[in-house]
Amino acid sequence: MVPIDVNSDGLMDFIGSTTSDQFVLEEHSHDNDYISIDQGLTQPTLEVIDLDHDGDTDAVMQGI
Ligand SMILES: [Ca+2]
Ligand SMILES: [Ca+2]
Repeated sequence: MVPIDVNSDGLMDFIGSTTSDQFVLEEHSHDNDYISIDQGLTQPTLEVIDLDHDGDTDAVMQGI
């Protein structure tokens, strides 16, 4: 999992992937939200990089 503050609320969130799913784990003060991004990819690749250099980190995924 890659730590990243997805929604810029000051609480660190996580982007991760399993063998069949990519997800965002959004941290809140009281609990976490599991947000599934995509499912059904057998070989997911996850990169977290600021693609357009706007200061916001972007997530790139590739499926085969
Ligand atoms: Ca956050
Ligand atoms: Ca960006």
